[in-house]
Amino acid sequence: MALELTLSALKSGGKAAVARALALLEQAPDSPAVVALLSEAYEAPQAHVVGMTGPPGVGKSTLMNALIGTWRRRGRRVACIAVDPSSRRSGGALLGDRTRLSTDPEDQGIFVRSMAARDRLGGLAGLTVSAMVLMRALYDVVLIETVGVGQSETDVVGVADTVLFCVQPGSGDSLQFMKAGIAEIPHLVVVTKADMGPAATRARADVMGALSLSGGEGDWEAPVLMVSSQQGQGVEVLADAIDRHAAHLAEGGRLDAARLEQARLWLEDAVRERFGREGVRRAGADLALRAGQSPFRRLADLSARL
Ligand SMILES: Nc1nc2c(ncn2[C@@H]2O[C@H](COP(=O)(O)OP(=O)(O)O)[C@@H](O)[C@H]2O)c(=O)[nH]1
Ligand SMILES: [Mg+2]
Repeated sequence: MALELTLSALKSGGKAAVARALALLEQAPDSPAVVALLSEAYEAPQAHVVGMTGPPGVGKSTLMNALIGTWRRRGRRVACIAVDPSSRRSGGALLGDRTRLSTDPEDQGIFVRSMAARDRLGGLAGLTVSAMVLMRALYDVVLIETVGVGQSETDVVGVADTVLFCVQPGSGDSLQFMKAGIAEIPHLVVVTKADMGPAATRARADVMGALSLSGGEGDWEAPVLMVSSQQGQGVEVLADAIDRHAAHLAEGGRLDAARLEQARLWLEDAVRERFGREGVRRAGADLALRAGQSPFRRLADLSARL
C-alpha cells in the first residue's frame, strides 16, 4: 500500500510508517511529496532538539540510553538519530556502535535511527537535517548523537537547540576542551563516568576553569554536570538542566531566532553543495528566509531555476 506522506498519516502509522518516510527522504529527497512533507514538518515543530557530542568512547550512547529512560518516565516521546562518522570514509557502512538499546522495542514512544555522515565539507549530512525536522514534528524530544573531536562539534550546532558536550575523566578531553576553544559552543557539559571518582571531580574542575576563562555564551552559563549512566547517577539532573535551557530559549524569541538561522545556513549549504559558489551568488536574495518559510520548499524552487 502506498504510504501517505503527511504528518497525520505518520502519527497514526507508528514507527513502521516513520521508518518508511525516512527511507523516502533518503531515496527521493527532491520529490514533491517529500518536499511537501518536510515543509509541513518544518512549520509544525514540537520537539526540543538536543545534540550530544564528544570523542568516541566517552559514553554518549550509554548516556543516550539513560536519557531515553528518563524522558520516557516523564511521559515524553523520544526520537534519536545516531550519526555514524565512519561512513564518511567507507560510504555507507552501518553503525559499528552500540545502538542496541535496553529499551522496549515495542514502545511506540521511542524511535532510533543511525545515519551515515556522508561526504560533506565540515558538516553533518543534509539528510540529518531533514530527518531531524521530520522527527521534530512527530516526537517531544529529538536527540542527535555525533562524534566530535576538535572543531567538528560545530556540526551539531547547526542542527540542535541545546548542545551537550561529553568529557571523559582522566582522558585529557578537558585539556583538549580548553585548547580547542570550543568552550563557547556547548550549552551543557557532561563529565561522564562519574563513578570513576576523583578523576571525574578533577575533569569537572578543569572544564569549569576553562569555561570561566571563556566567559560563556552571553546570557547562558553552561552548567558542568557529573553523570554516571551506568549507575544512573545525575541523569535526572541532566534532564532537568536540558529543560532549563529549553525554557531559557523560549524566552524573548531566542529559539525562533536560532532555528531561523539554522534554516538559513542549511539552505545556503544545500545550494552551495548542488550549484557551487556560483549558484549561491546567482541565488542571491532568494537565499533569505523569513520566519515560517520552509527552506525545503525554497531549495526546490531554487533548484528549478538555477
Ligand atoms: N564506568 C563507566 N563506564 C561507562 C559509563 N558509561 C559508558 N561507559 C563505558 O564506556 C564505553 C564507551 O561507551 P559508549 O556509550 O559506547 O561511548 P560512545 O562511543 O561515546 O558512544 C563502554 O565500554 C561503556 O560501557 C559510566 O557511566 N561509567
Ligand atoms: Mg556511540
